Amino acid sequence: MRKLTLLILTMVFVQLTKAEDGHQLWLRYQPVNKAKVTGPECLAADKLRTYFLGENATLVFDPSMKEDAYQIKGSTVTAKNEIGLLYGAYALLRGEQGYSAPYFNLRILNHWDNLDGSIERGYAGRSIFWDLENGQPKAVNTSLIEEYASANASIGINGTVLNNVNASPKMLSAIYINKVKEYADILRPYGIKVYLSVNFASPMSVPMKGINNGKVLKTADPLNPTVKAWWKAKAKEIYQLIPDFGGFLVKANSEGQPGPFDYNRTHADGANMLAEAVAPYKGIIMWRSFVYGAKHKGEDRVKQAVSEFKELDGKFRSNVILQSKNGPLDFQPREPYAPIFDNIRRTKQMAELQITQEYLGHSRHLVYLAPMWREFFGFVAPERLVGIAGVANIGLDKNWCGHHFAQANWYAFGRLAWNPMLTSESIAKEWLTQTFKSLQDNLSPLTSHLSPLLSMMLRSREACVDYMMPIGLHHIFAFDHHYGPEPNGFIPQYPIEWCPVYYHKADSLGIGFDRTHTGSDATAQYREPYCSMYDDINTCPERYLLWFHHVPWSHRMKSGRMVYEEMQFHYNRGVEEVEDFVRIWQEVKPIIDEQRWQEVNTRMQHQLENAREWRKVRLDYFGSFSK
Ligand code: GCW
Repeated sequence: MRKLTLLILTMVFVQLTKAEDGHQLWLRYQPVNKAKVTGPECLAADKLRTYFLGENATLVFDPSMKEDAYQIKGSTVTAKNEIGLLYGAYALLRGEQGYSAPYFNLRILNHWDNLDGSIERGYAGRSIFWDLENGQPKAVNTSLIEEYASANASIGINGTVLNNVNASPKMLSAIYINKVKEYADILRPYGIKVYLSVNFASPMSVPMKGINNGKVLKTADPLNPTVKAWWKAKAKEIYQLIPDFGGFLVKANSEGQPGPFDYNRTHADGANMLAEAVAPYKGIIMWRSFVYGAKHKGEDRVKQAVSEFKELDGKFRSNVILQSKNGPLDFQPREPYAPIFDNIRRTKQMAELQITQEYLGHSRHLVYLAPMWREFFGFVAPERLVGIAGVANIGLDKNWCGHHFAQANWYAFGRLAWNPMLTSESIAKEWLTQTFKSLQDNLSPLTSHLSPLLSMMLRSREACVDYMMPIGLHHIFAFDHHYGPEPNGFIPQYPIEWCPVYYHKADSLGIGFDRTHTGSDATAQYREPYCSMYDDINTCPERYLLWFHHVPWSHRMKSGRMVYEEMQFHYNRGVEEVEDFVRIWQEVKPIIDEQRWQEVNTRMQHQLENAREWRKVRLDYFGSFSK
């Protein structure tokens, strides 16, 4: 017994004293190199041989199995192909048994990385893919990209869009396509396909051999034969280098991006033209529905996607997928689901989730996002979707994601894309025990620390909603960077949809956005029962109250409190929750390695300060109306 205790203590000590910067993510296997692996020579065999703690492991092909699925029995992994075996190997390493198959075929990260190395809404350093060195694209960092690939493969992610949806046309020039090929070659063995975001007007700035005498075009009109020929030639050029290239992601006619409207054409005209170009190679087009301020300028922003796309349903080619954000506005900490998922019936759809915390405290706040995504699947059944995209939170920071706990969101995204039925709790538990090895079962004296950490993660999203946007208040974030409160935000030169005052509509009489039949009628876009439920102030869930209703200050909440008091209640609760997270973090100090503990602690102090600031700024501001 004494020996065992000593062994445990030594292990803990070794664990705690090792310098720990978080770079290993949840993949903390120590090379043991003792397993004898029987079966096909492949990456899965390498991984098991190096890291598997058992003596023997067996890999078996079974061609009758579903693509990417695996079966684990003891230490035997069976799958259709090498990628399935690799997924199975990672699953075995984390202790899984049994059969598992991915729910979605498309499990894709979207990197909003710019060619100059910056990342739109990135809070973890510069791009791992792009930068300029003496005016040229930087050299590929092979070992880093391999690490990135294995982290993704370990959670089943099978695609990555390498550049920002606000896409530079340069992305499609030969020099960059050659880089994309280098990335594709590194990612391929891990089952990850590359995709690119494209600028719809690319033919107007990138010349193409054999088209228009090698001169750039004067138009990007999707019905123009030369434009079509340009895209076909471009697709051919890409597929010659990258035969398994995934396809294009497109943001068109939104926030200033070019698109088919520029030529009086429809989204379908634009998407289908591109779809035709990649169809011979089985490529896909992911066309985003995040549009506002173009064709339906002036209409309530949350309605515009449905207004623009509904009539086009059924007009898209079969290799076009409409990609929509989970909420109708823009990645707020809580939104009702986006009704476009109800209105589109004959076009394939994907959901776009945001892993990077644009409106959720960047990588300073600890906010575990799985509960938010699970909430979404409660309204939009996974069977309505063919895939899931996640806007990545990855950068060159040593720990990849800025905040150590932000790694959990990358992890959770992959796990939910694999199986949207997994619970937030089971995912958090998996992540915690792999990421902080001292929480694992074999060190049982310490497992009691697992539950406070779990509880902190599971409560963190609701806490954020409480201190940022209680009872459905939305988009009252500071201009441009979206970090911090700016409830009085109004800049006359800006589109009104960027101004916080447009969303809360507070005055001396009341507060909230009337989206019922007496207002913008956004509720009419929802299927029943939600349409009636949200429209009626008596049945609208209070978490969405000010999203759908403009209410007098005297409105009584279910708690008996009036609106302003209810806001006070939520702001206070949000702050108290963060105070409790700080306490929990102090409590687990003995079992967390020094560097990660300190780094998280510093960020938590910030989070607490910010939560208090949100409360003060908002209560002062809204209090001046409510009296
Ligand atoms: O959330 C908004 C962001 C923009 C982003 C845009 C989009 C990439 O503030 O930075 O641009 O959405 O999703 O297209």
